[in-house]
Amino acid sequence: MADGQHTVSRALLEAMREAGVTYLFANLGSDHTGIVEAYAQARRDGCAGALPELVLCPHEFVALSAAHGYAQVSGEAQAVLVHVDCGTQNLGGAVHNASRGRVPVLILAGLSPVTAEGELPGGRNEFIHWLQDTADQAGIVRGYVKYAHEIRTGHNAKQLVHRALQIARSEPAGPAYLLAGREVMEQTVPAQPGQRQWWSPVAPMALAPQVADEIAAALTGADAPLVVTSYLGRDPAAVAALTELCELAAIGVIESVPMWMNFPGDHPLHLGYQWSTAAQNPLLADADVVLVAGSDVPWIPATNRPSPGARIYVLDVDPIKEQMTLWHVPAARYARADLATALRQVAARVRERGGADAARVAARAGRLAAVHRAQREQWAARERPPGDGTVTAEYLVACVREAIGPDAIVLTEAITNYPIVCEHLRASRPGSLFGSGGSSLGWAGGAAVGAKLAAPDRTVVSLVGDGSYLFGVPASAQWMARRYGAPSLTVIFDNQGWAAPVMSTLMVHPSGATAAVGGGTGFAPEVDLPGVAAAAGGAYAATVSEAGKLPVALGLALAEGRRGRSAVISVQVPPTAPPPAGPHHPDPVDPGQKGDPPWPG
Ligand SMILES: Cc1ncc(C[n+]2csc(CCOP(=O)(O)OP(=O)(O)O)c2C)c(N)n1
Ligand SMILES: [Mg+2]
Repeated sequence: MADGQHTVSRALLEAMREAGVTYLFANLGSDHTGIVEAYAQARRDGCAGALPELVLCPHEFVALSAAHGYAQVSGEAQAVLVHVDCGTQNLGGAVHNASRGRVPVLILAGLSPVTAEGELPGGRNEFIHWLQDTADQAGIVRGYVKYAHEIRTGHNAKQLVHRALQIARSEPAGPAYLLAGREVMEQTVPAQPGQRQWWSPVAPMALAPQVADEIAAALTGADAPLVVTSYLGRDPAAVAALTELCELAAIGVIESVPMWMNFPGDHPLHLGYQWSTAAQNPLLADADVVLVAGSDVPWIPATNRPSPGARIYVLDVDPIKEQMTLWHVPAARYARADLATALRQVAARVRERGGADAARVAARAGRLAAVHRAQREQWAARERPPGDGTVTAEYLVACVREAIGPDAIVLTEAITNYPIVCEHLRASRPGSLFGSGGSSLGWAGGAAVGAKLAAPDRTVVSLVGDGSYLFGVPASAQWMARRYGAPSLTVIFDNQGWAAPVMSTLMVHPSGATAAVGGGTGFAPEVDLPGVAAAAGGAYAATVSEAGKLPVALGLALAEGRRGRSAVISVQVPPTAPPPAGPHHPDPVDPGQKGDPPWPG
């Protein structure tokens, strides 16, 4: 190749590296000849550092989940490389997760070659090139990506990588999808200089001053102001800003469906968590001003909502959820803004207005602290093991909390045990707790690898349901963890099946056949869940069913982690009871009274 020339594949990889991509999570195919060759040339020439590190991912769902976890922990977008339509299909629900979780990532897919008679280098020469020729490959992911574009010529390939990443990283962040045919990827073009400095994401947006003033006035005048948040903790600076505002005016905080650590669990203004509860939250019912700051589901309106007289404000980078077909919160004002910036503005306006009445604020802070304390005492009481040697989910989370300490990164995909994880983990540091942000199960398997690559000095712990563990393609994820030196601890809540679909059924049919005969979603015959990880990734594997043995088992597993080896512990826990019936369902069924788990059948 002439001096000053390089292949488009090399240019794409260089552009990723220039844009801050450290890892390319890749599953390779015949469309990637230019990429494979570019890496080989770089290794041969001793300049592999100019390209992102190639991470082989035996499954694409795990690849995208790893990029997802990396971005959540580091804030940095990574890239994923997939094989034509097949690999794009295999991204599956991970694209939903990245989209709903507002996680920036660049996905690059090859396209089947577009010439077949030898016209161009890279043209069709394998049978699969006809089979993989699809009419609308980008259509597979179009509903989930912010940008989908085919690189039609190599001359501006670098520019398109930067553009895709700029769009992915601008709030609300999300995935971007680029496609390139093999002929384009094999094309030789003049080398272009780096251009990262021209492609920063859109700068954070502030509130209009009158909106900041309006919200500050409402909060200072309120008797029972309340913040509801789900993902404000995506930005640690927003956690600090929320804490400052809440302390200023004694505002309580409820975390609804939290997928991040949004407000310190040990703060006296933290008033608990809510999920798909069918019971009305009295704190939400009592609030006269509610600030929804970063939430897709601040409450479930059919069963749990603020009073009709409450004045509601929605502050968000994505305030009316244009990607959802049905979404409404009856707010007085919806404002699009960067949450850290907006909350600082509101706090400044509260101060400039002379603040809320000091005596009222102090009295309210005292009342809320008492509510906070009572909640924690109730939770602490539930952590005691039952005495018959069995392990409850509450005891399990308490043991994990004590074993891992406050600096660990916890990934939760505990499904029916999501609420218990929140209540008993006591996460209080920004960046210490993550969920996928979406609902496609299996994210934690790959995300743990990405999280560890992003924070090699921190312990990464996944708390997952037995079903979710299997969704995460554990053989692929555990192999990657070993190959790339990214060990983590996985703790499986083994309730022997899928509890959630049965819980959903019981919420709709409390006295139906499922309540009587079970849901048929049990995992019999039993799976050796940790054994999968041992076989594929050499992980330390253990199964625990006795409460007394749990602390030692966790200690051994964490010690393995410090030696660089992943560990998977499966813990037998009882089935989760469905939430109490709401107004539509006056006849609740407590599966606990019916004997065994309601789902085997
Ligand atoms: C990809 C995907 N498939 C199916 C579902 C539907 N689903 C929701 S929860 C659940 C069961 C999860 O099982 P497990 O992780 O064991 O948690 P448990 O319900 O037992 O607490 C299923 C299948 C989903 N959310 N995502
Ligand atoms: Mg389960």
